[in-house]
Amino acid sequence: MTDTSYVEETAARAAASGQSATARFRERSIEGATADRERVSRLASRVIKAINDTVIDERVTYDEYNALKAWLIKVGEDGEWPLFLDVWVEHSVEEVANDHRAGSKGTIEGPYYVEDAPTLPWNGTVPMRDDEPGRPLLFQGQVRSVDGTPLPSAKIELWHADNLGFYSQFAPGLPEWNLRGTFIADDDGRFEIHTIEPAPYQIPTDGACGQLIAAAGWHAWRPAHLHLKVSHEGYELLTTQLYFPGDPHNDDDIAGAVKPELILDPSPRANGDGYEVVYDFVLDPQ
Ligand code: MBD
Ligand code: FE
Repeated sequence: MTDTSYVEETAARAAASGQSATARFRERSIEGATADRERVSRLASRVIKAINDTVIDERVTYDEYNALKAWLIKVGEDGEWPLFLDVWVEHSVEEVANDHRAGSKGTIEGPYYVEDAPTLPWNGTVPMRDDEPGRPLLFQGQVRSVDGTPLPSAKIELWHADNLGFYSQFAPGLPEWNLRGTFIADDDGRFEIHTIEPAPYQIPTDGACGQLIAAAGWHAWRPAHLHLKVSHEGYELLTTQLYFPGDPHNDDDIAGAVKPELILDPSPRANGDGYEVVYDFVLDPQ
């Protein structure tokens, strides 16, 4: 691949990902809160007041106001509302939603989850291309209740970017379920999942979110991460992500979704074939 074709391909993939994330969110028809009038009024008033306070405090000009209007219109046109919200807002929603949990830490879901990935056994290999680039990673552990009881047949959904930082179904040219799988733990709640190490991820730079990042002089990086949903009947669904030690963006994730408990401790495999890591999940009863 020449340099130009790589750049073009990257741009095309980035442009496609916002529209796909918006379409996916609509398809999933996730239920929002029921419209309690007082709650809507209270929340909307606070957000509007926060904006007005900023305008007054910062003496925002008409040029700046019009730039904001144009930018907000573009966020919608680019299909980047899921991206914008999941990068800059979801972490605080997650913090509130999960602060009662005694079990494993969760973190944000992000815009690229897809339901019903192919089901695989407790020791399966995530769907990948024959020549999938990246170091092999053996990800193993056990799912337990907070009281220590193993949770047989717990469900572990795993999805992550490839070695170039692209997610299947949100970037063209990847097999439908590439690096997405649903694993069913064994009778003792154990799993041994074979995958590859994902690359650090740069959020699309060619859309409205990228425009903001460039205009503000921020960076667009998330550290390399695995996304997971771990579930078992009678327990709260755990949505989380796991990170790799030494990633330069563990300390300044653009999405603010790294927690110390979520950094893995992988080691080279004895057979010389990539890395292995053990990580157990602890679920809170419902
Ligand atoms: C991602 O891969 C992601 O996990 C988040 C939270 C936002 C954008 C891209
Ligand atoms: Fe991600």
